[in-house]
Amino acid sequence: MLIKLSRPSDCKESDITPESLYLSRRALLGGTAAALAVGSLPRWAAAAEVSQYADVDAGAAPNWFAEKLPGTQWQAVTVKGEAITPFKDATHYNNFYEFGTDKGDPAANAGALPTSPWTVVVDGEVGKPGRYALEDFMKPYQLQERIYRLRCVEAWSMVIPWLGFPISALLKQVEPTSKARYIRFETLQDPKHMPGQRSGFALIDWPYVEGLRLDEAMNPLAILAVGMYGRELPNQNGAPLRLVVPWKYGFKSIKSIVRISLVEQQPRTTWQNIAPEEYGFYANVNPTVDHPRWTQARERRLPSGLFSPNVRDTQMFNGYADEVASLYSGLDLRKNY
Ligand SMILES: Nc1nc2c(c(=O)[nH]1)N[C@H]1C(S)=C(S)[C@@H](COP(=O)(O)O)O[C@H]1N2
Ligand SMILES: [Mo]
Repeated sequence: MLIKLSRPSDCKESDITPESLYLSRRALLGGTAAALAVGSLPRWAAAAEVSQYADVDAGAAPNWFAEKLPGTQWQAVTVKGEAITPFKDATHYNNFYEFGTDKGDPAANAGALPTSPWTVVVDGEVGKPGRYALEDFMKPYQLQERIYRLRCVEAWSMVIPWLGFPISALLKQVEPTSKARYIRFETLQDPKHMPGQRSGFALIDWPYVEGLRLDEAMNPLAILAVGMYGRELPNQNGAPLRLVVPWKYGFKSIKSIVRISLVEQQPRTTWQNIAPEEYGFYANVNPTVDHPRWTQARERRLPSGLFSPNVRDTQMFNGYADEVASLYSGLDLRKNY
């Protein structure tokens, strides 16, 4: 699938350098790309290069998805010189407990989940509540590509190119009332297709729930994603609609969303319910606040193996401090983990 690359001069962010794009691409292509900066290539050539996200399984995107791709732009390449995680790793090392607790379970079990048709409900403290077929829900939005680090609370990380749109654009559409202070997200409940919900993995009180403060949701880095690696989301990554908040631990990035509610009170979230002393509402990536059972100072960047564990230092707010630190001024991050 082709993705249009904007010229470097189109980029708003000063840290979107052609070099960073090139480094990611080259790593992705296994070093076979010619030694040319993307910025010096004609548009078609750059696009052709991007279409070669190596070893991406062809999807079966619905029509509405394909129609949104030509408008895709590189807007926030926030990862400098870090290789994009191979598609195979990003789609076969997953957490999605609805499909089992082993890292390989989602890839093995999620394929059978019907993701089209899909209904999304928007309710609560909004001027314009609604119940939408996904393609109608998506009508107002253009897709953007965002290459973000994803840091799991379990101390592994990846770099993933998402396709999505800012939550702020959704909020503009649905018009939160003056009472709305938080946004709450809920995953599908479907025991027939989600073996983890059937087996009564007793820890989790389904459905999986997550939430953000409204100002966090308004931050331009927070997106709702419908695709990755230039295609629609594979089921194990949360098809057809998931949250991506790159400065927070991965468990905040809830998958397969069916309900989005604007609420007054801070929502009680899934991992908070399970172990409130280990997983907080904020869950901001923070190398100086350890998990009670392990350090958060370092992480394993996938692919990671016995002989090349690929361990690196964890960055404050997962490397996005410039963009998000101001959201938490005055907040004790040790207490509000
Ligand atoms: N509904 C739901 N969403 C979820 C999870 C889950 O178990 N169920 N796991 C979370 C965790 S712990 C992580 S690290 C990320 C993993 O996303 P990925 O598999 O696409 O890398 O999804 C998050 N979203
Ligand atoms: Mo996670």
